[in-house]
Amino acid sequence: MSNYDFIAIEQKWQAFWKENRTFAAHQDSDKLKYYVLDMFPYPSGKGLHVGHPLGYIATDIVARYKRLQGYNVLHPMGFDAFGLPAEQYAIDTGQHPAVTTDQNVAMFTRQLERIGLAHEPDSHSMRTCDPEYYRWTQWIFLRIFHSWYNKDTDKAEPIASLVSHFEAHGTDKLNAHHDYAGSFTAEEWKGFSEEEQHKILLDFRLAYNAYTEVNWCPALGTVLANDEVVNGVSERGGHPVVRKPMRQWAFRMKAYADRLLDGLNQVDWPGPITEQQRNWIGRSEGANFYFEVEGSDATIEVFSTRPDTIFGASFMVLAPEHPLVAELVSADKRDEVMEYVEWAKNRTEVERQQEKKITGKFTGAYAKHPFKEGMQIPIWTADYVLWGYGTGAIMAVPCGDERDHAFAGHFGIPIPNIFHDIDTTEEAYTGKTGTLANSEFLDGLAVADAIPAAIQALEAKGIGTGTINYRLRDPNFSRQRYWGEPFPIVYRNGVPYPLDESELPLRLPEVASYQPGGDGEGPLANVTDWVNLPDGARRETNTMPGYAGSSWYFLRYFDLQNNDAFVDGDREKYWMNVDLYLGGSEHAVGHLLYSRFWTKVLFDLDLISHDEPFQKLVNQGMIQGRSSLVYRLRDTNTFVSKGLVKQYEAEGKLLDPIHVPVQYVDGNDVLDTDQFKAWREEYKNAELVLEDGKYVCGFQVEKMSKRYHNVVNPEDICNDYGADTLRLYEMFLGPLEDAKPWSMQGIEGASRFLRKVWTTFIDQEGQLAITDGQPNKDELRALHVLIGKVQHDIEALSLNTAVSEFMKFLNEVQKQKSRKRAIFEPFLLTLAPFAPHIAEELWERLGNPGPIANAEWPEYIESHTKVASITYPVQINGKVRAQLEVDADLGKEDIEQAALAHPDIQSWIEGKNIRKVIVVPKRIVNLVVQG
Ligand code: ANZ
Repeated sequence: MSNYDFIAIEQKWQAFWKENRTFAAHQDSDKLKYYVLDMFPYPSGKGLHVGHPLGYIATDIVARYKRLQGYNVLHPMGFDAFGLPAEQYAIDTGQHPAVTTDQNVAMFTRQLERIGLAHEPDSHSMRTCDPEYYRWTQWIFLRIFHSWYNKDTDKAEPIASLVSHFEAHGTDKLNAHHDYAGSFTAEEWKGFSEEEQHKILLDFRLAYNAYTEVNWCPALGTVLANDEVVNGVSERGGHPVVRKPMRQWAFRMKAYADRLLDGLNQVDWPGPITEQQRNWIGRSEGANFYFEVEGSDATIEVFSTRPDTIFGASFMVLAPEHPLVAELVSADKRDEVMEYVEWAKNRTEVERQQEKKITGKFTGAYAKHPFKEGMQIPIWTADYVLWGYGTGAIMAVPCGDERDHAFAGHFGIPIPNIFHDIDTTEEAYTGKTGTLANSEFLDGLAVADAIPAAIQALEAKGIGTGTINYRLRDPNFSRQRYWGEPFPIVYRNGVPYPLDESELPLRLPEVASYQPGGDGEGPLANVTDWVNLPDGARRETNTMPGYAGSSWYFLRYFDLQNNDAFVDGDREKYWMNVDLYLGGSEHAVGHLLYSRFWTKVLFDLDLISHDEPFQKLVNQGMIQGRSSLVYRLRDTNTFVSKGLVKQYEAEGKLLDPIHVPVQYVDGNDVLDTDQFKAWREEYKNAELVLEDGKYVCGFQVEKMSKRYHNVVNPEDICNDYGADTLRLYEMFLGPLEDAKPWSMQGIEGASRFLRKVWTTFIDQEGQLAITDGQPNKDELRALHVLIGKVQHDIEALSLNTAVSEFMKFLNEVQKQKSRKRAIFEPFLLTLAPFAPHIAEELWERLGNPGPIANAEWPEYIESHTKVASITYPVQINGKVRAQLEVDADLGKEDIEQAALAHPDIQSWIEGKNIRKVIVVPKRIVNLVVQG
């Protein structure tokens, strides 16, 4: 084989790696480990496009590099295989989601292997929808269900320790995260029936069952996710959507708010992601305090971050869902207020917060100011106050809070000023605050001092305490769908009970139809003989959401076959946590937050040894499509080449851009007109107005999508150019973290480079062209500059610059016509992580016995990089007598010494008188000699 036959080479080595399980991580190894992970993909029916492998290639380069460096590397890839698209497809076609999932996984696996990714051999078999996998997802759910959060020990504990506490002290001295409203003694606890005890414990468990509101679409008979609702109607079909309370599972994640915040300081994550998580958790310090209500026993509890502004409160607002609205509303206002409440309740939180329209109603009731005798504060209800945050009620301070200010302005409520030197009553809200005025005991204090002083006053009066509030909600953990993990839960008399672990996995039953059940329940509700148990119990018909299986999958890869535990403790200790995690930034608060939460619970329960799953996180940028456009003269079948568009427009003609498949367009945007005409019947007789004999397309950068005909399949690139070229080229496109458009323009360059590598090693007869012999200093310098840069760039994930180093290196050594083994063998090693197939092939042809994947990374010797040599002609009395090679950075004196010590010179100067030595740096050495 004299030509670079990448197809044959790539097939050969992919088969070799597979057969020899080259990339299997070693269990029970005493080497240092390196765990590198990609966020596992959902195997969609569309397969991979060239954007997906960007991150996979980057992690593959790191994994291969770390192997060469001697690490025991784990680089697995499985599938996040439950999810909506397969279910939607099942609804439309009746095809079982397991069947389509299998097909899609097979396609993904083929595509991934074609790129030569060094994945853990068996890891492609890992799918979250596999009953042998989801039995452990169900098992972990049960562990969470069987736990409570002890604030004294600041961790989750098995529910048994809570039961012991109740048996010893009742609710006395208990410091737990819970929803239980009552209290009882130890005696009372022991007197409760089992069912009563069980019900109480439900209010403490970390996985709990509660009625929460969902988006229910009666016309579609299904519950919709937030992003499936647009402007209050279903995205599909435009049917009305109402908020409906449904029994749902949730996790008491709020218990972990502070630890989830603190943990962010231990990990090496991109700033924007940690920032998003911090905002999502939204810790705010303030106070909870009470207002009494005129003519009623009721009190209104509010949460405020600014209790110091209490003297500026000119109205109160209750969330429309607040139960006190109905209780306090005056008779004459009842109808209009309750009508408003009904309207507002059905608006989603997003609508309520984003819409600028100010709405609200006065209830007719008044609160009493706790520090101002006789002052009455009108109580309103308005939808800008959310039921789910704080206490669902606020004191409104229009001079201190922007939304309160806007509300007061809108409804003509007074805007008292409590700040010195600032006119907060003005039309435009300024948001400035100074020292306090008109605030009795807080007068003259600056905000920082006024807040603690106000809290102290509230506490002294016994009407409030300092509190910390979190924006974080307990996440919903239920979906009314088929294609997810069934809950290991049954209901007796409406009370949820766990299955025994021995009953796991609880498998998804077969269903006749994937349509939802009645009344908002999922399709499982239709499988009556599965749902209804002989003893009268009823199974949970919700399934777990997509994030269930993905919250712990990283723990399974080193223990795929374990049937006794979700993970073996020793292996977990060795492999965790993930050293490098790569994926899209869209998972900032979803998957990444849930995984951290599950990890912390498992850690608390002593089931694993790490409490942060992902040490270093990197978000790869998106590869956008580069669409090609033709321009059709409106209402004709005539298409105008891009360069002529302006001219036509100037004549007042209208042109419509139309996307054409990027496959019909070459690297210079020139359209293959025959392909275009054959594309669709309507273009068969299209008239093309050319420029310089060509039809040039326009382009547009946008999402890679079938709709825009700009999807590029990596398999096609592999067939045309080879996987190694694809790998190099994807890295060469630009910094890993940046979004960038795909273009074919540079791919020739990457391909040419690899051909050049090939012909450097292999001559035209197909013989090895590499020679023996000692490398000179320049060759060594080029090599070690390369090793140092590539090493640095891989560690820094600056993979695009590493690729240009290879090109630079090759140009440089080619100038010297160098083909020495001592230079090119180490070069191959540095290239191997990037272009592994060609590297393996050439490595083998160099006569190496094992694969390059098992070789050692070349040692970087810095001193070689410092020096290039310079050859000085050395003259004696004007005649060149010797050539002196010295390090380029040698000083004048050293050069002089070296010249005098040169054997050829020695013979000339022996016994003579040296009158002068002149060193002209970088040029020449002159000796003036007498005698
Ligand atoms: C009085 C006040 C005066 C407030 C002032 C702010 C500025 P963060 O920082 O997000 O925690 N608030 C409390 N509960 C609310 C709810 N359920 N829906 C809407 N708003 C609510 O914000 C806390 C502040 O948001 C609280 O402090 C309260 O307004 C409002 F100059 O109380 B503040």
